[in-house]
Order: sequence, then structure tokens, then C-alpha cells
Amino acid sequence: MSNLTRSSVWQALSAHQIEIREQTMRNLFANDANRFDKFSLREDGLLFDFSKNLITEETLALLINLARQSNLSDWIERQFNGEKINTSEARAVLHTALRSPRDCSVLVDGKNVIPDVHRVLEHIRRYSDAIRSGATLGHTGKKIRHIVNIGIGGSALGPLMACEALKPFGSDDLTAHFVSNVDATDIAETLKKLDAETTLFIISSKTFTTQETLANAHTARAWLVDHLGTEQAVAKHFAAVSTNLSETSKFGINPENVFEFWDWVGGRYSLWSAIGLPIALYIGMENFERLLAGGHAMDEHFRNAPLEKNMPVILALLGIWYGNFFGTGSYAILPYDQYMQHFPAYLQQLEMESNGKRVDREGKPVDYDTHFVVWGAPGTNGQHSFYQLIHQGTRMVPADFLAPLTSHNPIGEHHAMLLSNCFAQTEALMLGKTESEARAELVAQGLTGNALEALLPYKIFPGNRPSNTLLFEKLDPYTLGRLIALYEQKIFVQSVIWNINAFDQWGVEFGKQLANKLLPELRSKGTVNTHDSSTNNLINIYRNRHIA
Ligand code: G6Q
Repeated sequence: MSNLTRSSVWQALSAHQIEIREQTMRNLFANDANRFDKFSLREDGLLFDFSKNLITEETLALLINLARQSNLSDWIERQFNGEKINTSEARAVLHTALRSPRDCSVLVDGKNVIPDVHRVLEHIRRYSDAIRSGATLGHTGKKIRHIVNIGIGGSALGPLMACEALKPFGSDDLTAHFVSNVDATDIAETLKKLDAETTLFIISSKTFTTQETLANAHTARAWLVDHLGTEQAVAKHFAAVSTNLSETSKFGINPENVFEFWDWVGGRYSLWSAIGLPIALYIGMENFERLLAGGHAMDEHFRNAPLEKNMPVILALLGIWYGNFFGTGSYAILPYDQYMQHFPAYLQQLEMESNGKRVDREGKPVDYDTHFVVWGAPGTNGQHSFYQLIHQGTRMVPADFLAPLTSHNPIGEHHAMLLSNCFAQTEALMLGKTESEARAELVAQGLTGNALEALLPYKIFPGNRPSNTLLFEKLDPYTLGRLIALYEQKIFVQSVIWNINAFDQWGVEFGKQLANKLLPELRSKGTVNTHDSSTNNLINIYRNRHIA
């Protein structure tokens, strides 16, 4: 048994779960008029309502003890102070430094990194201002109208999510495009919409060795040269964001258009760095700075609030409560804001890549579950598809509902309708529909006898399905920054309790190793027989189709 599962707090939580699972939230609400006040937090315009969870004050106290037992407060300081807590890569983890004000000091190997952070922010400011104002033009003297981010994973999902979420703040003169997949369809369909004279490509790659990104970058370069008739055009139409400056120069990017970041920024935590360049170009530097300020404000809350009143801590502990003590395998992110349509996919990477680990910090396999599957879609669309399983399936799926109080598009009754759906769903998931309520409904519809009894079981909803609600005033850069940092720090808390490293990603590296391995065999002349019979046949079928 691991220290964690052997610990008295873990054992107490297991015993407590047996009592709690017999209770209903319906009763917990009925018996406590102050339940909402007890189990909600408000901070700087953000409301976190976690009262619709299968918890009591005792549950929360036990969960807080679990956090204390893992020395969470020390770990928080170790993260912020730039200790090399990403031990398997021997790196500090300092996305928090990227959103820190100029007068802060954070040392990595004895050097304060904040001046470098602000030097690169200044570079982003100069460049994005010049492109947006037209002071810097394309090779033929035309204003840039399209930005194409070429990058994948952590070098794509954050900027894609944020540009969509902050569309109301985006420039009317610019369109942001994102190309990730090595499938040529991705870049081909994007290029079809573009005019080379007004297009800027940003090659975003921490390593600048990623197969998909380099293949797309070379295709984009060839397309541009073909359309503008000269290699010289590349200097005005390509920028790069990378930690690998020698590779960006080999690719031929003008050094003035190369934006640097550092190995202590993890890919999936990098939208705050120069990887956010497309965001700054699209929404302008002032708005990008508001995003950073929001992230920093959540960091300050996380660092200073007591554990009982700490949003990332509570959110993390609730995840652990269900994942480890109720055995839930997945967790839904349900934003009731169309601009947040890419938020579930963004969190899917952030959470699953960070905490999808099976070995602890000492290199031993864990004897408890770590992260669950994260998925979701914007409301109300999901209500017409997968919510069925959340309401009446056999598995418990905890969910976070996120919603703005006001809409960027206040048209008629749309927003009231949207939020009434959101609130009604969390209520229905919690309450369910009892047999007698279902029966009364059927009677009211005129059903009786066998017909009523036959339909009754299908009309019952078990309820007791947990959810959190995060309400905010309006989706703006500052709020988005806070929400992203909330989830980043939640993930960190869970990793501390699970005693795993949230900041490496050997599974992704494995994929990168495999990516180039099989390619020569697809091109080879002779029949391939070095693999298992399935892989051999798949390769040979492809070869027979393509190799003469
Ligand atoms: C993120 C991951 C991964 C990475 C991509 C792209 O944390 O490591 O998603 O961002 O594989 O890598 P490059 O930025 O090096 O091209």
C-alpha cells in the first residue's frame, strides 16, 4: 500500500464515503437553509457554487486534511519560487512567472527570469502593434489580414481556445486561423481561404522539431513563395515562437520575428508566453495583458487564501472525492457560452496530459486512480445529446457548469433562456425525479393502470448527480485568465495529493518518437515483415496501393 492509501485521512474518507453515498443532496438541501452559503465562494466577481455536491462539512474537513497531509502549502511555494518540481525533466515550472508583474523576482538557477519575461512581452507588443496598425506590411506592401498559427498540442490549443473565447475583443481587420494536423486537408482547406499578400504565418513549436508542425510550415512556405514569386517574401510573412533558436534560423525565419520562451514553460501551460502571440495580434496587447493580469490574480488568490476558501483547492478536492472514493472515470466541462466552445478540448489536454500518470514521484506505480477522462461541449447543445447519460446512465459523471451573467450578444430572451437551461440542469441532476413525482406526472397526463406502470421506470431520475457552477459577469480577457489559471492550479493540487509529476509528458514524447519511425517503411520497395502480422499487413496494403 502507498503512503497515501495507507494514511488515516484516506481511510477516514473511504469510511465516510460509505455513509455519504446513502444520503441525498435533496435532503441535505432541505435540512440546511444555509447550504449555499456554506458551500460557495465569491472572489473578485467570480462565484464558485459547489453546494450541489455529495458533501457535508465533515467531508470538506476531511478533504482539507488530505490536502494538508500532502504539504500542499509548501508545494505551492515550491512551484511559485521556481524549484525544479518537474523532476523527470529537471525543470522549474513557471507559467506563473509569465503573468507576474515587472517588479517581481523569480530565480531559476540563480537568475531572475522576470526581466526576460517582460523583454519578450515588449517584443510581442512592438510586433503586434506594428502588424495591427499597418506600420509593418506584407512583402507587396499590403496590410496583414490573416494570421495562421501553425503548431500542435500545447502550441495550438491555448491560442485557438482564447482567440475564440475573446472574439468580441478581436480586430475586425484580422482573422485568426489554426493549422495543426499533419493531414494535408487541414492546411489545404485553410490556404484556400487566404491571399498570400495579406497572410502572416506563425510557426509555434517549443522544440521546433515536431513532425506535424514542420511539415505544415514547409508546405506554407512553399505556397507563399509560389504565390509571391520570391524567397524574399518569407521574411515579412513568417514569424516563429520557440525555445530552439538555432532551428528557427535554419528554417530561415528573420531573427527579428523570432519570439523566445524557455524550458520552464510547459507546452500546455504556454499560452501566457510568446505562444500567445496570435492572441496578442488578434485582441491587441492591452487585452492580452488583461488576460495575464487575470491569471496573476488567480495565482495570488491560490497562494494566499486559506485552503478552506481556496477555489483551485476546493475544485481539486471535489475531483479527488469523486474520482478516488466514488470511482468516477470521467468529468464533464459544460460552458454555457458559445465563445467557450473550445474550452473543454483545451482543458482535456491540460488535465489529461498533466495528470494522466501511473507512476509516482518516487518512480513507483500508484495504487489509486489518477486523472479521469475530461470531455464536454457548450450548453445547450450537449443537452440534446450526451446529457441523457449524465441524468440516467449507470455511471456518475461530475460536471462543471460555467456561465456568464451577461452576454456579448444581448438579443431578445436568448441569454435568459440559456441560463435558465443551465440552472435547470444542475437542479435536475441534483434532485432527480422520484417514483412518486414521476407517477403524479403520468397521472396528470391521463395515464392509468398497466400503461402507467409500464412507463413509470423510464420516467424516474435517480438524482444525486454532482455539479459545480462557476458564474462570472461577462467573458472578458481578465475573466478568461482567471478561469484558465483556476484549472491550472486545480490540476497542480491534484498532482500534489496524488504524488505525481503533472509537468512531464512521456506519452506525448513516445508518439513523437513513433511518428518518424514507420514512415520509411511506407516508402520502401520490398514487402515489410518486421512487425506483428496486423502492422505488417496494414503497411503492405498501403505500399501496394502507392508504391509502383
Ligand atoms: C504539451 C505537450 C504537447 C506539445 C506538442 C507540440 O504540454 O508537450 O502538446 O505542446 O507536442 O510540441 P512543440 O511545441 O515542441 O512543437
